[in-house]
Amino acid sequence: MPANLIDSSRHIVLIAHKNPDADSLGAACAFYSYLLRSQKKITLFCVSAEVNPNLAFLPWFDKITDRFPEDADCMISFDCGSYGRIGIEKELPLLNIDHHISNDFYGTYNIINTSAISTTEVVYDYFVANGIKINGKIATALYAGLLDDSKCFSVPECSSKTFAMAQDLIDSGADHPLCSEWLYRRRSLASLRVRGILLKQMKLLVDGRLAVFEVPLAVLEETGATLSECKRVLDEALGMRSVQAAMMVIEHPRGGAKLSLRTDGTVNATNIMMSFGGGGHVKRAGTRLKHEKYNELVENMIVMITKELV
Ligand SMILES: [Mn+2]
Repeated sequence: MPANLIDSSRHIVLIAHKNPDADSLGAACAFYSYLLRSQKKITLFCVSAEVNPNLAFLPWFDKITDRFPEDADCMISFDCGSYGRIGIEKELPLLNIDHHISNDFYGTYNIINTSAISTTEVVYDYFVANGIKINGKIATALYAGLLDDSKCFSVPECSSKTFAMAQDLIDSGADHPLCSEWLYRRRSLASLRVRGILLKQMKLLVDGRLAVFEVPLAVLEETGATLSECKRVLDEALGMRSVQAAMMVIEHPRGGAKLSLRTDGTVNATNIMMSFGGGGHVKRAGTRLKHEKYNELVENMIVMITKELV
């Protein structure tokens, strides 16, 4: 049982995925708040040395470390669809908490709900089921993940349960203005610069139904934009009337490329990405191609997407 694992551990490492988003980090921060009530040592870990500064509003953000503690005896991963997303390998019991449809149950224990909009919803359900009191800090952290993964409550998966959870979190002290300010209004100069460049370079294929962006290293260096700042443009492309799928190929500094695919559901993004070693959700998935000659694979992927669109 997950609760027994937590009870019997003395030093628990809470793990957000590489380049964490508000959902992964929000879920980990909420759990951090909760576990502080125990007599245990808790570490908030993320393998990325730099974390998006827009997420600094999350409670306990200053506690995040990229150093894995040696005396840890238990790990909990949040929003990591595969073991690789954790970014390190450790022989420790692992509780895997997630909502990705491609999650392969890599944990010793797994709490996976693929119909949850966010991992913070999975954590919220766990807290409610176990009678764990949700204070203001926990509520803000959980709400941040819900707001971000639901794209400000705009995805069609939003249900009465989503709004009931939002209401309960706000009643428990979640700071909605703070979350929406930092997740939606504030942007970096780099993200605006990269947006301009990428929209100008966007290619439209298959009668304007597939948008393709290529991001060479030079663009990342010139603008200083992060991967998530680049990928934001995908959602904008998908907002065009004709576009049903939008794909981004981001050159990787260590060779190969990172690929992201967003779709309106016509194309199953996770199926496509799983054929290239990745995964994600039906409408949002990605992979990392390590080969130097990744262009051929990208062409194959475009052919696969095109087949599903026509
Ligand atoms: Mn998520």
